[in-house]
Amino acid sequence: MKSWFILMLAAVTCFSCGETPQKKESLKIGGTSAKEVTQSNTTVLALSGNDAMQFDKKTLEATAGQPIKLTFRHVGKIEKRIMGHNFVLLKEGTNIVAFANQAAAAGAPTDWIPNEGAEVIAHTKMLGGGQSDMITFDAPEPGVYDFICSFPGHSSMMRGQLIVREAAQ
Ligand SMILES: [Cu+2]
Repeated sequence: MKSWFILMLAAVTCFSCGETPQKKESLKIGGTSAKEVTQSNTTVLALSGNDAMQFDKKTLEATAGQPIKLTFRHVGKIEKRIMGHNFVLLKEGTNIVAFANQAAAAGAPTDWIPNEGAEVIAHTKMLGGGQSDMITFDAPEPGVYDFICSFPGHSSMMRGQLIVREAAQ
């Protein structure tokens, strides 16, 4: 019984000490200048929306506190006022349906972002077919954040989640 327990303990210890990301990170820092390290920390994300009212991804991943460079592309052909798409990352706890209703009411003059963006972490412009937009922002605290397209009627289909993981120590 005792030896079984020691084996368990050894396995757990081994698991926690054998983190390879940590090793990779220190190697990277050793070989580059501080500026390059900052840039290599950037998470590059790509997302698209189409004329069938679909995002091409349901989940995106990032690391807390690190910069995100997100390119959003409308790969369809239909113009903005009929099939507009954007990427709107919502703060934790935001009710998607309530937000979408407010966005619809706020309308085109606000680029479909209600309350001057109070519930929004980051968002792109509203795009028509063939257009793209790139935004940069810092990943928030670890957690799961909803993203939607805030064009009227789209958020029921066009929604996904950004999973933010804790940065490796
Ligand atoms: Cu849309």
